[in-house]
Amino acid sequence: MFKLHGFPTSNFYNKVKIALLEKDLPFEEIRVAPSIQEDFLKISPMGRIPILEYNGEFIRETHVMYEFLEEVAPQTLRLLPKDPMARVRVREVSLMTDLYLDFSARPLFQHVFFGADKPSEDSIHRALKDTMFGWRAISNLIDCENYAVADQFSYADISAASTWDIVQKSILQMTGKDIWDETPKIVDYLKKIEERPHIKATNKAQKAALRMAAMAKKKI
Ligand SMILES: N[C@@H](CCC(=O)N[C@@H](CS)C(=O)NCC(=O)O)C(=O)O
Repeated sequence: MFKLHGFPTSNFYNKVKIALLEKDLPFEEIRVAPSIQEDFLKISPMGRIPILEYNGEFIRETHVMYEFLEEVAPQTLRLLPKDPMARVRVREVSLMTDLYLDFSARPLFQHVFFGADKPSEDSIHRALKDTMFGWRAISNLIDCENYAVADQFSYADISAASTWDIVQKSILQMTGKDIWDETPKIVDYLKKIEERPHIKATNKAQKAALRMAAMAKKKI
């Protein structure tokens, strides 16, 4: 039995939640926020979410979780293709999404989604520049006719569905630049992939959690 610790506002949490749902693996959601309290650091040494618990053991880092789910549940929907080169592409797109899209645009997230103070013009400019550079790199690796990579649903699609949208929205809101302008087929691809029932439900839960977080912030 799996337990997923974290919070549904988090795209990292949602990646793993979608993977568990797509693989039809039973799990319990345990609501915790990131923290640097000593007790929390015992299960999450970087103080981050999500953490995946399996038979009392804790697993950190979403890419490790992706690999683990594939290893312990090979009989369920495969989220890594059989072909080794296709697997490489899936891993590249998933990892580069975190390193070069999420990481580049993340300085804007607190303001865009949680109403924190506006970042400096310098930070906004850097976020735009780095995100565009990252997106150009990723867009050279993807196909996105039906799926991000190869001809099957994979972790690359899960990473895309949980992260690309929030990056594009943040950059658009803060700079007026639509990163999809240079790759218009992404709009249709995302629309299609986000129609998958588990992705739709997870995104809906994220939106509700973000609304709650924004309301709580206003009350302070
Ligand atoms: N590399 C980590 C990133 C996880 C991550 O950054 N999670 C965010 C929530 S979306 C977090 O816990 N942030 C708290 C912090 O940065 O202190 C993974 O893939 O699991």
